[in-house]
Amino acid sequence: MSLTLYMHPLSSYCHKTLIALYENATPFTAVSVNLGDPDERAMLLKLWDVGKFPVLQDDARGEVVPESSIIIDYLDQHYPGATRLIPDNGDAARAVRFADRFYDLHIHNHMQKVVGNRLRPADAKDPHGVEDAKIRMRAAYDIAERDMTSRRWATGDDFSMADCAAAPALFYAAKVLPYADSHPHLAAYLERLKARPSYARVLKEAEPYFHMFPQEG
Ligand SMILES: N[C@@H](CCC(=O)N[C@@H](CS)C(=O)NCC(=O)O)C(=O)O
Repeated sequence: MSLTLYMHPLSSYCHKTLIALYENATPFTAVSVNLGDPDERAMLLKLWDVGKFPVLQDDARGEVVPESSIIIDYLDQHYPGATRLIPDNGDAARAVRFADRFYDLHIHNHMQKVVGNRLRPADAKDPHGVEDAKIRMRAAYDIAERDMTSRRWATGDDFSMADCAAAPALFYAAKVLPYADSHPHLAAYLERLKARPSYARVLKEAEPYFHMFPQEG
């Protein structure tokens, strides 16, 4: 087995890459990294100086690949399976990359900001940053709601990298800024994602760690 994924079972961006790996039953070894442990943090930093996971190591090809979208692109290119994560067609591929960027940049990263604020000490909270993040998330919800009135998956009929991105973004966003009542098509899309076997497996494996998810306050 040449692939190793450095990850954490609760990490939303790691969930994104796990979905891609499970979609195609790609063999890999998962290495859980505790960033609170100096040795484990140093190991991750040695692989990717930014110090964020996921990072994929491919011993067969001598590659270290950081960044969830780039990992999925790499898997699609070098370890393809039944689910094409990025289509060959130029316009369809661009639509997938665009939707992937949309969910990462306009929902996922803002959700992280809100969650990150919960972990800050009481005297270092950032209420303005959180309010700004929530305003931007609401705007993105409106766009996604409009798109998902007519789509099964993020870009249409086919499951793709964009759905790998949407799943953890929408799952955790629902916890920090619920949208089930205001954006029913988006909420229904999340339910379809949760029912997809690849993501259902990710969620089941993460279940024992959900108590570590920081609550408001
Ligand atoms: N753009 C990166 C984001 C990765 C990211 O934010 N990872 C988080 C976990 S979900 C992380 O490593 N956090 C630890 C830290 O920032 O120290 C990607 O798509 O992989």
